[in-house]
Amino acid sequence: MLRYVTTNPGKVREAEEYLGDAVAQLEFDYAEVQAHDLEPIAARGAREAYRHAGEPVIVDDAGLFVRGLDGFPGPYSAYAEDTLGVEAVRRLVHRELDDRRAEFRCVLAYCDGEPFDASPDPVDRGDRVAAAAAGADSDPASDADGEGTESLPVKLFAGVVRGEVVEARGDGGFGYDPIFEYDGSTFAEMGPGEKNAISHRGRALEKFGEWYQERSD
Ligand code: ITT
Repeated sequence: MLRYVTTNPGKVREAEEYLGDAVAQLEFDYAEVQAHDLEPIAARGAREAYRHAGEPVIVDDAGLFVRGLDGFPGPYSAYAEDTLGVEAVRRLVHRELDDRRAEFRCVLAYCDGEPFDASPDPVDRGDRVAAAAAGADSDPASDADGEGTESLPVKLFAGVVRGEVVEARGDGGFGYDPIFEYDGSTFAEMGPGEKNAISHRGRALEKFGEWYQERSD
């Protein structure tokens, strides 16, 4: 069984559309390292989650990156939601910026303790720090988590969607969905299928689903 390791059931609902009942949520709050990019956070999280679960895992690190705020809240999106709240983030954007373009990013990281060609290879990114974090060949002597798992291969799958921060509309989804507009609708106004078809997570899940299918065949 593939475990989607997260405290956020909204993520798993979206994943089920791609992975059906091959996936089930495992609620576990892995440590999120501080980083400017989602890739190293997801890669480290997947190794820790695998160590905890002892079976194949996928973790999902996501965030809202506001262009005019140099990407804030980005990797700190969960912290900003918990402390300020989504409406305060929206007000900040509207008060400070005329250009309210933003993007949602999602990085999925898969680990099953088995050897495979780890990222980087066909993922949408060019981040050397992330490549090092995900590398299968990193030096065991530099095992940063002290648990002997630093060299476990991790596969990363990224997805991005560009939109705009708007006044909150809609009751669906979760998190920042009500204030993120894509093509005239907020994510909270879309049904789950509609959101998945264009969302950061949907795009990452589609790539993962193809790769996982091939791996399971
Ligand atoms: P886990 O870490 O346990 O998976 P989380 O909700 O804390 O759950 P993240 O660390 O990835 O997840 O935090 C991402 C933040 O961005 C958090 O505030 C989410 O509510 C928000 N977020 C992520 N994906 C989103 C989406 O598709 N729509 C709206 N908000 C989203």
